[in-house]
Amino acid sequence: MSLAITADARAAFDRHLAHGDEAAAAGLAVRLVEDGVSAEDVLLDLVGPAQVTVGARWAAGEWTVAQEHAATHVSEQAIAAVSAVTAAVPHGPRADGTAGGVLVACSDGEWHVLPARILSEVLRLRGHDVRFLGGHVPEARLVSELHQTGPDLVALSCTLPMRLPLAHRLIQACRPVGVPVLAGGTGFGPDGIWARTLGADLYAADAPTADELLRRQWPPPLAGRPSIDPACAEAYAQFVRRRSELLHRVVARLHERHPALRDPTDHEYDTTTANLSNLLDSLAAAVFVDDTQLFTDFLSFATAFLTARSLPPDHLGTVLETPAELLRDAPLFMGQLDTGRGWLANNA
Ligand code: B12
Repeated sequence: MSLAITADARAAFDRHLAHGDEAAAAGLAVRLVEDGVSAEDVLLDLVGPAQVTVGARWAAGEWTVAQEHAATHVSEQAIAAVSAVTAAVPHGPRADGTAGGVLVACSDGEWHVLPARILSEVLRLRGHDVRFLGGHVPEARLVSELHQTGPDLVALSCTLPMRLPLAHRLIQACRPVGVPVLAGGTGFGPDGIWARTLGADLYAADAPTADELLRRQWPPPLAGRPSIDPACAEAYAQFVRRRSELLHRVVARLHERHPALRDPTDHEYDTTTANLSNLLDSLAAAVFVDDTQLFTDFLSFATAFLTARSLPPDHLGTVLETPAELLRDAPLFMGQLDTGRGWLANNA
């Protein structure tokens, strides 16, 4: 039986992340495994929760992006060290006990890489033959991998719901070669509700559940049926055609309306543009899957993000004015925007 991870070990690991001390973090993770904690528990129960704290510190403005990147790198080194000292169980999901080929990819535009990295290692520990493609996998790269390596399954990780339309394209790209898609990650919504909307063949909330599902039937059948409303897909496609104009005008309006934001430095301009681009993509993704929760969840993140940086959340109200003017002829967008403005009035 695996030993439990103590509070002292967690505190020490968090400290190593805060100091960017990869040797100490990797050493601690390996020592836990040598002392009898299962490698899977170290990954899922130590490194995973520590990474949530890393992201939360950055979001709260306590840590700079550089501190967050350094800490995330240390987490990755700890995972690699655990991986190097553990052998995979020689018992794959195929009937003859050999490993099945799993290609793990993060959705296009997705830089939350650690969730997929941990998934990959846990599947490997459980006997799967895993190839990890890393973050932000565009459709062309996935298709080329499918043809070159011939996996039995694609495991698609999505943490940001705003990337769901791109995740849908990746799922679609697997269809012509008959490779089933297992979806996972918090971006697929509560209980993976949007994984089903996009037509993923399977969904699992965590790596152990994924392994159990795969062992029940290997390879999994192509069972997914997308249920995207054609009107939503069309409204999204029209948005894509107008996205750069919209973004340009939203950024300009924000700068002209708020005196404190006038004359931004190049860096401030780029950061604002990236943040507003995320907001528009969240709006469009909410239209695509036809769910207002996707948009209000993003507004909730954005409100907390601005508040933590002493910026008034009423900037968000200004930001929503421009799409409300330019997308008047798109009722699905107007519906989302009305819900968003109602949410801001009650919560921001
Ligand atoms: C760490 C983190 C970051 C780090 C990412 C570092 C890295 N390279 O990975 C940094 C700080 C860079 C970051 C950036 C951003 N983030 Co962030 N981030 C987080 C945070 C705090 C933790 C994510 C994490 O690593 N969890 C730990 C892992 C181990 O757990 P997990 O994600 O649940 O994954 C497990 C399972 O889900 C499952 N799983 C995962 N994938 C798969 C796939 C399959 C097939 C299966 C079966 C299972 C499976 O197994 C995993 C292992 O156990 C979350 C909030 C949260 N509490 O989740 C926000 C969060 C995801 N981020 C958010 C946002 C908005 C962003 C930014 C857009 C912020 C911005 N700049 O404006 C950027 C986007 C970056 C990008 N383009 O991808 C929001 C998303 C909100 C929303 N609804 O849209 C969240 C929810 C924060 C919040 N408070 O709202 N983030």
